[in-house]
Amino acid sequence: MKTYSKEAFVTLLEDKLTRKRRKHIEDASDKDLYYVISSIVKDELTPQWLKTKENYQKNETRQVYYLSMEFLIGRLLESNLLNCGLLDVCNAALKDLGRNPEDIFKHEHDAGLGNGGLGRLAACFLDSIASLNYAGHGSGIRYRYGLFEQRIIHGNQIELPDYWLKEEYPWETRKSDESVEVHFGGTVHMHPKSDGSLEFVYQDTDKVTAVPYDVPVVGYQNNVVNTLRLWSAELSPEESDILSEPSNQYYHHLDHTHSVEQISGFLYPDDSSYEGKELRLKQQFFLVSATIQGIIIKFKRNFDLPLTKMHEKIVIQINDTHPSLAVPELMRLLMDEEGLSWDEAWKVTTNTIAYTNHTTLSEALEKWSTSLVKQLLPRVYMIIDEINERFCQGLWFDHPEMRDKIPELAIISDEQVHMAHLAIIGSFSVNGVARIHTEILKKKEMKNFYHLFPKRFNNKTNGITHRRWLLQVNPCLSEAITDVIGPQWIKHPNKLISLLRYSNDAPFLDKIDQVKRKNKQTLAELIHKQTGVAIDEESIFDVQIKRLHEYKRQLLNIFHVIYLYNELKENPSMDITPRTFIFGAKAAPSYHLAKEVIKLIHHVASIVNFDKGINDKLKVIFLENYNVSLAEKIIPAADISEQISTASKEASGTGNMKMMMNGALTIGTLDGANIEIRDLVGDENIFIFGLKAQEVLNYYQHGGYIAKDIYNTDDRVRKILDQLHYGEFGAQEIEFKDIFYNILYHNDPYFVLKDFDPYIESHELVERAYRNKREWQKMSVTNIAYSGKFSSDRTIKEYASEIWKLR
Ligand code: 26Q
Repeated sequence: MKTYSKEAFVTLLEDKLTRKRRKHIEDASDKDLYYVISSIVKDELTPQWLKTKENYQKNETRQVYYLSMEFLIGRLLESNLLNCGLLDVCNAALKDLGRNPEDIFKHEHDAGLGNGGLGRLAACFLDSIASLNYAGHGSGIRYRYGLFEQRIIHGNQIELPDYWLKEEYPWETRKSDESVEVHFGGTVHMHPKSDGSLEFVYQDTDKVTAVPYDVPVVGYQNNVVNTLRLWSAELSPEESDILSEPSNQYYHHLDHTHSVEQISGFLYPDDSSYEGKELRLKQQFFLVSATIQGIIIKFKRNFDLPLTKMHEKIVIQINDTHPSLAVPELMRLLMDEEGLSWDEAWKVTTNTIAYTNHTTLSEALEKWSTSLVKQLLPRVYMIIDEINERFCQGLWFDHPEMRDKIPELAIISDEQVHMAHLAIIGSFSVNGVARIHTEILKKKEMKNFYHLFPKRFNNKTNGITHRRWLLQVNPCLSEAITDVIGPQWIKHPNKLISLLRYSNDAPFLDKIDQVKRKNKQTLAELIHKQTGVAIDEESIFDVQIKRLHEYKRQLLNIFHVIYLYNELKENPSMDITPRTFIFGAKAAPSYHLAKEVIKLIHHVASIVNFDKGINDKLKVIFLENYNVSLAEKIIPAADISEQISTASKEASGTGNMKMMMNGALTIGTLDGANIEIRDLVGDENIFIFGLKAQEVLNYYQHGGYIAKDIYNTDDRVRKILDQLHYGEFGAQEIEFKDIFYNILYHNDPYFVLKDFDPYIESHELVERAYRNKREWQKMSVTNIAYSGKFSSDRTIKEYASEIWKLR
């Protein structure tokens, strides 16, 4: 892309401002500047976007499509400037004009088209695919409403709609001429054809037009611009014509319009419990059908190959089971529309689709009732049924040792369609997202499938884009790193390992410390502005930011805070390093216990933060509406990263990687990718505590853990639980009986009490370690040095070479 001098950039700005907004710089608002700079960036990248597409066509490049119900992309202006190589000159130009870049960037509404880890991973992957020069595109839904905006009123979470498209979204381009039709419902009729095969004719279906909106995905300074295609559901053109004509069916049509537009209406806000809502199934099929139709159209246009060879040029990665209808839908399109035989279509399908699993939580496994699928997608259901029949028959004849397992393995059983089974059977690759997670899939959750298809299973430990999560969000740290090891780490994040040579270098350690202080100061200002609470910038910033879920154990964290508070009340002169506990978390709107935990955190904050008796030694901060943009402000300021899930429950985690990369030390269980972090940095540079995965699994299997025993024997625990039960916090009378009962009468399903003592002990080690500043800085540098492995560039290279077979 072009380079500009500061002066040239200013001229460009002025020119655009007058043409697009009819304003001079002096009169331009920050929002004017946001739109104008976005437009400059778009002008810069558009020729590269076209060229990238032409190159792929000319070279008949093999391509990957990343299918996901979620893309949690956050803001794009700053990262697009960075990747186009314009960030420095733009910042310098703005500074000359007396403008603050941040004030301008924040006019972009976060694209919150995802819940959490899975959606953010998809966004990081797109960044890495483009930056590594791979031909890969995202395909998702252009929800009119993203993940809800969270407000807290008296400790209660309130959800507000996130109407992120209120104002123009400058990054998208509507491509109406590439629209396709998606059909729902109706009936299927079979007609014999002259060659003896059957023709399937659909009658009385509801037609929905899928209109693509393309968002550019800019590679890091490599002239590659790939595409994220987001589909929007609209009424088909004939039907909208009907609406404008006089008719006594007017309300019927209006109702229909409404139900069509609902399909891309909003993102479902649950991220770990599955609910069989019809609209959600419609969304899934809408995404899958529109995407695959688009793929087939392009394949026929760009490649001089029959569709029986589609898998030589196309691979479709499905992000969890949510898009697993891709299996029967690809079969349907190949057979019914393109005339392939079952065997031909099955060969193409099972060589095209690859499946990533993100969870072993049984409550999150997708199952759809057969009656719903039959009614909404009659032809797709027939195909699923046939896949199931053939699979079960194959088991019976080819695997007699598995005969008694057929009901467990079938796609359809108990009048439900098991989407994970469909995804495994219909794909050529099944991967987990961290080493331990993949092992649990192979040895436990998907053991029988692993026995049948051992070669299909593989691991791809998650990663994060270091460009956004280090270079962009922590420019001072990035500069300090570049000063000592040079800039190669930006293109080759593994080079961060050279930092180990500086882990004893006093000037470097001083510099790192200074940067962290500055980042903490900035966050402290934000916290003061948002909450009115003044926090001690010298205190340990102890951070837990993630969706609220019982298995993630925010409860264990707040129990530790209550414990410290109780100790301080008993012994006010106790010598402890001041701590600031920072939380950010959204709860699924229907998740009662999760909301109770949010309320508890607020309640504890309201007591601890204002108790003069503890001399400001503890502060508890809950930052509302945790999202990508807020994460970008918190992560560079973290000292401690809380990764304390019940072992075996967190598939991988990615916040752990982001904080490690920014120099925070992890306190965590041996779960998900924490294990791989520990393996790299060594036990001396991380705080590991608590039950191991195998111990947790043994307790679930054989019993033997009794939460009440701990309540009865550990005074600290009993005191905390009683405070919850009897509302004995300070003078206020708020009770948390549901939490109390869940722990004592549902036997603490996530082992909060069991891990309490080791957790407290581990925190004592943290506190002691923090007192030795030099040692702490060394540990921090060691963590940054090893974090290169967790760049999503490494992950994507593994996907590309081992699954996607891309060059
Ligand atoms: C399913 C059906 C109906 C409605 C919603 C859903 C749904 C939506 C989102 C189910 C699950 C999710 C999201 C799951 C998720 O974010 N999992 C996380 O994925 C990360 C990336 O691999 C991992 O790091 C985390 O460990 C895992 O929890």
